[in-house]
Amino acid sequence: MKRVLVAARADADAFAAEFRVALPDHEIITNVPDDGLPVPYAVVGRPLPGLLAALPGLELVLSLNAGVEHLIASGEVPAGVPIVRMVDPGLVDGMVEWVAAQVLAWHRNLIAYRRKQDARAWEPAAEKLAHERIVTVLGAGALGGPVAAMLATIGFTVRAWSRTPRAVPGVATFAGRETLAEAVSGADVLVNLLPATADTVDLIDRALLDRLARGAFVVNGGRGTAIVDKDLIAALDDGQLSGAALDVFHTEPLPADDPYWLREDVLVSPHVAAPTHVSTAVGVMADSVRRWERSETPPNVVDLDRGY
Ligand code: NDP
Ligand code: OXD
Repeated sequence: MKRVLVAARADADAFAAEFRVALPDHEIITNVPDDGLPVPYAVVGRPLPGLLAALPGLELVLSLNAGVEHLIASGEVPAGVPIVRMVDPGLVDGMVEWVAAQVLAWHRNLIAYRRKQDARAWEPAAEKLAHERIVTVLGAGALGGPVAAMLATIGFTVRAWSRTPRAVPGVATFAGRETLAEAVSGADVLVNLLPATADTVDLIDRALLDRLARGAFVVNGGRGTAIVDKDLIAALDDGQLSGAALDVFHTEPLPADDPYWLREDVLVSPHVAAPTHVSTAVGVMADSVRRWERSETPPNVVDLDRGY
């Protein structure tokens, strides 16, 4: 029986139990064995240092995360062993819900009204229709695509930006760095769903924020590395931005002394926009194993040169 190691996650036992159902002809283990026998499949989140290198006969790394920058940066995935990143319906639904919640809360002034409630201030704001708001989504992949499509379905005027041309129903799409300024120009909401790569680091800086409509709202569900924090804070301070919803940060957990914690105009969530659920993720990973054993390339293999 080929072995699947489910490693380095608090809920490894729950994942292992589901794997035993999905792959009954495999041996599912949660600890690195010391018998020297091959472990062809490793299911990992953030693996313990040295874990992957210690596995004899490793063939495939199944990432519990969509973002794999930590796996690539660790240098611990043996050369030639593909990484399959997590793309599953639960992750998509989670991100669609989280982004829609943030955008709607800002669009319908819920955050501003909650503040006014403290002062018992009955002060209606100018309520706009969704189509009067431009939302630009950076990233039009497994998550950005459905997010942009859902925002368009709600009625927003949506643009999506990617590296290569993508089609998203009801959405104006832009591809390549040369179109970035146009994609974000005049946007009321900027949603980041880009992976952390050398090309996306510090992308959201003062120059980009200044291209948005005055009083815009920034939503970051991608990675903290995309944002120049001091520029975001300065833009909040001077009114170029009216708020931000941030789920991901340069340092996680967000340090207790980080200025984001104290800001009324920033919604901090603890990297929970789209968690990986056992119920939806194991089937996808089991399918990758099956395909691999039929000598097929599983979907969503990471391109190490691109970094995602
Ligand atoms: P995908 O790889 O499916 O999509 C990434 C998108 O970003 C693609 O459209 C890609 O373009 C685009 N992109 C990448 N680099 C560039 C670039 N240099 N310029 C322009 N566009 C670029 O990833 P997912 O949608 O599955 O996930 C996106 C990210 O979301 C993950 O990498 C992870 O960091 C984050 N995430 C956060 C979670 C959370 O809970 N906060 C949960 C899950 C993921 P192209 O289409 O041309 O390839
Ligand atoms: C992911 C994440 O990349 O949870 O899957 O951030």
